Amino acid sequence: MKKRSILKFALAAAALASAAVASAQTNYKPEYKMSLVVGTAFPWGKGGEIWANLVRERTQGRINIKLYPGVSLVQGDQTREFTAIRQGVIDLAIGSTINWSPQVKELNLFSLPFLMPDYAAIDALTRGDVGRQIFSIIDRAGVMPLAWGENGYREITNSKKALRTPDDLKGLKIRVVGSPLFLDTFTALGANPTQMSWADAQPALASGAVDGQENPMSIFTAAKLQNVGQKNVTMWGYVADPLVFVVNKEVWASWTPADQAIVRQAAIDAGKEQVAIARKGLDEADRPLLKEIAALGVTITQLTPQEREAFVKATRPVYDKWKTQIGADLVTSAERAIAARR
Ligand code: X2X
Repeated sequence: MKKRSILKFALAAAALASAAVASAQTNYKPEYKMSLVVGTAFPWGKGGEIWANLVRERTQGRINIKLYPGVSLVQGDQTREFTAIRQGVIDLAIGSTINWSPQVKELNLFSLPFLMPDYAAIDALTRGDVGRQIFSIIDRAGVMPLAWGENGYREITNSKKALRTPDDLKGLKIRVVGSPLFLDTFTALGANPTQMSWADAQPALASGAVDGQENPMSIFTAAKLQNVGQKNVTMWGYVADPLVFVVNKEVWASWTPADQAIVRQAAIDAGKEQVAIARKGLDEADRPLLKEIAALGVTITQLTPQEREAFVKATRPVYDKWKTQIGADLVTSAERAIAARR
């Protein structure tokens, strides 16, 4: 070929390629909506920001994601988030397994009291066969799962007293999240649980309408729960909620395979970083975050193994009941994976 025709050919090829990209992108929305319960002051919201930024950079802006914290796309009702993702009201989300468990009952696995004694136990589930099984369940429920993140170990806090025994919980009004499993757990402990959204929980704590709540310490510090009367924290590590990075299926199908791969890898990368942020100050042996919280005038109670065992015993009937509801095979696989953890 002459120089001139090489140039012509190259120009034609370039035009064709860009037309192909443009036509693949005609279904692309100018902006995609990502739902989150909390914003970027929290490790959870940070994960959303990291994911959105990675996707924007790696797709050169073809996929542009905006964060909607406070589950504002479902008017703050976090237990309706999963349905809204499936229906396309939400394009992407990083959601807690607790908030989606009303629609996907297997997600209650992580809320079984005292199933996961330490971080290695969570990892044994999310990074292993149980995690893969759960992703295929979420997929069959109509939402595309891409990666795991973490909210964290949910510690019990209250405005009245330091809790050391199940007896100390008697009669305390405790705000819990959307799954009935939490009502069962706190009822078994003799407390008076009441279900409400995170948005409603904070004013209820401030007014004293409820005495206590349970949430990870990263939520406690970012939401400054010490300022709404929560002066007592007991580190009992009874459950932890992983987060799941997901995309609506129609949105997913509208992207090119190359862009799907980018969004998936960005979720995995953001998830890893998000888990590290969520564990910061808590997965070191001396748990330095607890010193910082104590310095805010908060009493932190650490249970001896025997004291913790009393809580395990008191909630065992709830564990057994929910093992059947979740699916005994799945729970048994989880128990085995945890027993075999390194
Ligand atoms: O509502 C809560 O407690 C929170 C913020 O942890 C969840 O969304 C599960």
